[in-house]
Formats: sequence, structure tokens, C-alpha cells
Amino acid sequence: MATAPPLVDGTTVFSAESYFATQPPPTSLQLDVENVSGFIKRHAASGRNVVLVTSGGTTVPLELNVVRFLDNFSAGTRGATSAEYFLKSGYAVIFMHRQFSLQPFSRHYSHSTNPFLDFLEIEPPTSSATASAGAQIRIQPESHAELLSVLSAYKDVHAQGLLHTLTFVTVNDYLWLLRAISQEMGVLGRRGMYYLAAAVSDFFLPRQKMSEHKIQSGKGSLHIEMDQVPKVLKPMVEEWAREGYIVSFKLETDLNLLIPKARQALERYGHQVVIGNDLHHRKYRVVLGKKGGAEYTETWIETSPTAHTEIEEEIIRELMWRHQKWIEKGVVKS
Ligand code: 9Z3
Repeated sequence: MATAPPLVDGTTVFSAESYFATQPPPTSLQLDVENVSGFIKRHAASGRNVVLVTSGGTTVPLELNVVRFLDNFSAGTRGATSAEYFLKSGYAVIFMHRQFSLQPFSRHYSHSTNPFLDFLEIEPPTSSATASAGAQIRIQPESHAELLSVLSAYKDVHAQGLLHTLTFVTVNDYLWLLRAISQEMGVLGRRGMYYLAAAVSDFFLPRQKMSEHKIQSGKGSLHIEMDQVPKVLKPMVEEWAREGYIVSFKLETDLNLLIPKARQALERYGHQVVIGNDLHHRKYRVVLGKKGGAEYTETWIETSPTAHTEIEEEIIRELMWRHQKWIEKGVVKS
């Protein structure tokens, strides 16, 4: 039976439990879980570390027959770039991303910033062949080395079966998938890492409050009261991924709030690392906060906009090292 969430001042307060009891799972969930389960078991058996990378923004539909939805800015750059560095470092990666957001490897040739077709040239046919039959496509010589390197890494990762990709669109898809995958990853014990870079909506419209059909404009202005998305980091730490190494992200636009909010998240949820970033400098500056007992420590990582390095390379290097220590600490020495 679905438990109705309690009401506070007329608005609904969803716990993770009441959320999952009242909001329906996406239709693809069972199949997605079956597919990812084989991937996890294979890598658990081989003793390889596995990371779940979440990436991109979530939508909040306003109607059941959805015409309109709320969305956010995230393109999935952080997640896609980080996934590549995890793969480079020997991790198997479950890449759970917003449909059509950036993906590892293909991100280098994103349609908006670096269109793939611009790297190709048409070589005219040599002699008597008709133009279309005889024309050849070739890569621009100056783009060849980079493309070869990206393509080789991509092919290698797929040949070794190291990357498993799943998609979400709505915040509801995201929450159901996150719970199911975290639970499946339990077999990895401490070898499982959770790198939660997706930009998840804080508010949503429960199914029970949604209009079935397109909201009509005839009534003038639109008033919608949204409920808070439950804080799922808590059950994730305490129930779904108890042995996992959990890294969450905190995004703010006001720098003065970043550190206090990051600390608050660590205190509230008790996970391993929170990475703070502010919207405008997120590509060049992040802070890794962690708690050890009562002590809070922070490590800043910075690159410059002109440097030819990606900040995710540094982040992953630091996390890998910390994750390794976490794994070793959990091994019972005989
Ligand atoms: C992040 O903070 C990511 O670093 C970004 C990356 C979304 C800023 P892009 O996709 O951006 O590269 O364009 N992600 C987490 C944001 C978030 O929703 N955090 C929640 C919060 O701040 C907590 S889990 O409350």
C-alpha cells in the first residue's frame, strides 16, 4: 500500500520511502537493471573497481501527457569528462546520463562546439567515375592525430566491455535508476564508487498533482506549487550503498554559501567526499571536502582557463588515490 506523505503547512514532505511508494517507476527500469546487473557481476568477479557516474540535468514534467517541463543548465561536461578519466585509470564505468547530454569520447566532437563534419574533407573522384560514386571522404590532416587518439581509446574501452551507458530524462527516472543501480552495486563492496555529478532538481510535481492534459492558457497566469525532492543521499549512505565510496557534488552561485553548504551535506549524510563548485568557475576551480571524525578538511583544485588540462583529470587522480585507501582500510588482514 502506498503511504501518503505527511503535510506540513499544506505542502507535502516526501521522504525517500514515501516518494518511492507513491511515484511510479519508469517503464524501462526492469530491463535497465537486468542489463546493468550482468555488467556489475562480471566486474565484481574480476576484482576491478567500478564507478557509477551520474551526469547531466533532470527535467520536471508539468503534465502527464508532457508538453512542458522545467530543466536546468547542465550539459553533462563534468560527468562525460570524468567518465573518460575513470576509464583511463582502469575503472569500469556505469555512465548514467541525461538523454542527449554529452558522453565520453563523442564529447570531443559535440555538434555545437566542434562539429564532426568540419573535420572531414571530400576528395573529388579521380578520372571517369561519376562524382558521387568516386568521391572519397578523408580526415583533415591536422585533425588526424587527435581523432585517432580519441577513436582508439573509445574502441579499446568497448572491446574490453568497460563502459555501460544508461539514460534518464526526468527527476523521477533518475531517482528510481539511482536506487536500483546502487543496490545492484552492493556486490562490489568497497570497490564501488558513486560519483554523483548530475544536476538534480530540488523540486518536482508529484504525479497526483499533475494535470493529465496540456495546461490551458485561457486562465491567465500559471501558479504551480512544487514539492521538495527527497534527499536520497541519506538512504544511499545508510541502506543502498553502505560500503560504497560516495562522492556528491554541491553547486552554488553564491560563493559565500559553497563551503557552509558542502560541510552541511557531509554532516547530514555522512558520506566520504563532497565536491563544491560554483556555477561560473566550475570548469577551473573545485573544492573537495571530507570529514574524518569531528575534523573537516578541504582540498582546492584549480586550473586556468588557458591551460590545456581538464580539471576532471586532477579530480579523478585525487579520488582514485582516496578510494584505494578506503578499499585497503576495509580489507581484513589475516
Ligand atoms: C555539479 O555540481 C556539477 O559539477 C555540475 C556540472 C552540474 C555543475 P556541467 O554538466 O555542470 O559540466 O555543465 N553537480 C551536482 C549539482 C547538484 O544537483 N547537487 C545537489 C545540490 O547542490 C546535491 S546532490 O544540492
